[in-house]
Amino acid sequence: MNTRIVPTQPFADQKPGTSGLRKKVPVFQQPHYLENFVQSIFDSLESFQGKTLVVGGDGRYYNRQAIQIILKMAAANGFGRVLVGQGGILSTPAASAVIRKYQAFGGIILSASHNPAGPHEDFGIKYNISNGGPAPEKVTEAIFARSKVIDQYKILDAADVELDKLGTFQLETLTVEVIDSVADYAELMESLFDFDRIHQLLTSGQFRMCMDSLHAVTGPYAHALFEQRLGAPSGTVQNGIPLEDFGGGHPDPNLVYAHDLVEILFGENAPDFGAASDGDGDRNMILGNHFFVTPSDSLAVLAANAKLVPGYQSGLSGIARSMPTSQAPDRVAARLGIECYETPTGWKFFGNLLDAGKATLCGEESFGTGSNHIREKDGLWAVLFWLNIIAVRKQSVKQIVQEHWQTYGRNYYSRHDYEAVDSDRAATLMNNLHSLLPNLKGKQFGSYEVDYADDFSYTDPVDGSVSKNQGVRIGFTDGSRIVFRLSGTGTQGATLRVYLESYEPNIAKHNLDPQQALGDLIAIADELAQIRTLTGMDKPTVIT
Ligand code: VG1
Ligand code: CO
Repeated sequence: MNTRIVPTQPFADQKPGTSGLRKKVPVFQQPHYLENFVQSIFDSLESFQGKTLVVGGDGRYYNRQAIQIILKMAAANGFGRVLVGQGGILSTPAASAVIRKYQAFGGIILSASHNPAGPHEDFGIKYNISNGGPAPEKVTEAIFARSKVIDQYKILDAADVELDKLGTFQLETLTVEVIDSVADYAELMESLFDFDRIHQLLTSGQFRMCMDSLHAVTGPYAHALFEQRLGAPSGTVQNGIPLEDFGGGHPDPNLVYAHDLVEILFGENAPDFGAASDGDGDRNMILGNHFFVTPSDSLAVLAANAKLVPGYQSGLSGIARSMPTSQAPDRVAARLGIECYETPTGWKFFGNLLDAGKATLCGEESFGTGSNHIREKDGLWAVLFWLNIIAVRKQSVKQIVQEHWQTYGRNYYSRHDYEAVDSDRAATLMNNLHSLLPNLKGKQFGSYEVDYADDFSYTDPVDGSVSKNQGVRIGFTDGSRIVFRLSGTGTQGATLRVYLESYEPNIAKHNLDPQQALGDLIAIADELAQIRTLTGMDKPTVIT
């Protein structure tokens, strides 16, 4: 075998964050940088000889080069087979689906999700385990530990594999199968949703939708599903060709970065339904005609209507949401008589609950929703879920959400992000907050009285593992909350996230602007954390 053993030295900064290792492309392009991390993954795994690995990415700059390196390293390390998406393309949910369908040992996904792409922008890599989900913390910690002492890696000397042609190629003892990026995923979607009914809706002449793939990975999936399979007119999917730099944009489906779509849905002659997804296809934003659905509400609405959808008609075993996500889903769970689990931020914490059958639907406030059909959040799945509900209920997005509020009350919600803050200042802000925590209970801020103040710690109900320091929570006696945490996905300085939530049972007060409804809490957050003073910013970079 043409294996080369390459001596190397550790890099100190290969600690995976909320979702894998994310760095600027030039960092990944340093000699041995990617190789060290990939070998650290392999060194942290056991008994994969001869087994199957899934590899694919969101198509961003450096995707193809990284895949060639990974294929040659997989060969040299003894994997038997690699399934790789055509052109190196697999959305994160599609990769999860493929790992599960073919019972692979695991998978490597190349993405920095919604972070911009290009020669000077971001790249990312993460490892998923055999259930199709992100590696749990004990695995990511083992990978990081290994990366700090690694002194060699193994790679095959071979020509590059042709990634654009479907078929099977041999890299010595490794079989590389280039698979259709879309087919397995589309088949899974068809098994969950009522495609006939959605087809009727989309061809009825009474309903128009617009899907914005933001030049990122979901383009081919959205074309195949909405236009080819479900009958929507061509042109329904915009920005549907994945580009290595995502067209210079920021493929983050929110009101700020998906502004073209927002203008369409809030403009004249607006369509009935709009959706966008992120770089790697796991996030979604749902819009109605002149209406925005917050992700937390979206999860709650999907849960409340799940029985209308074939894949979930027998009901839900439970719901899980990340801690900063609003408590709207908790109200649905209470009414359904099922559990609502509260986990730390990041999809890896849902895996055990899904595997154990404790939760069927999961979601995060950061535009992520998903279910037990895979082990990642899933953008187009959420879009199809909404379309299925609309096709059955024959109501507008706005009517569905407003009726939901009438039934359950409205959880006003907003997240304020302060991006690229100086890391030391961000650390000071969090330290100051920590020092306030022991004395906050019972304190009064205007009409709000602090009920509890802590740093969220999670004990996994399945394996008992404990994850500490997952975000500072300040809860008030009326159920309102302010949560502060630092992002674990950024690549520049620190990003402070402030999550704000209040509950409004009164129907007459359901149509306020969330920034107004949350105005007092926004002021309290600044008073407590001295955000403006410490960040030097007088307003958030992004409000969602
Ligand atoms: C963010 C979100 C989190 C999400 C993570 C990965 O993490 O807040 O909810 O799971 O991104 O999503 P952080 O640590 O920056 O807050 V993705 O679509 O970037 O894979
Ligand atoms: Co993503």
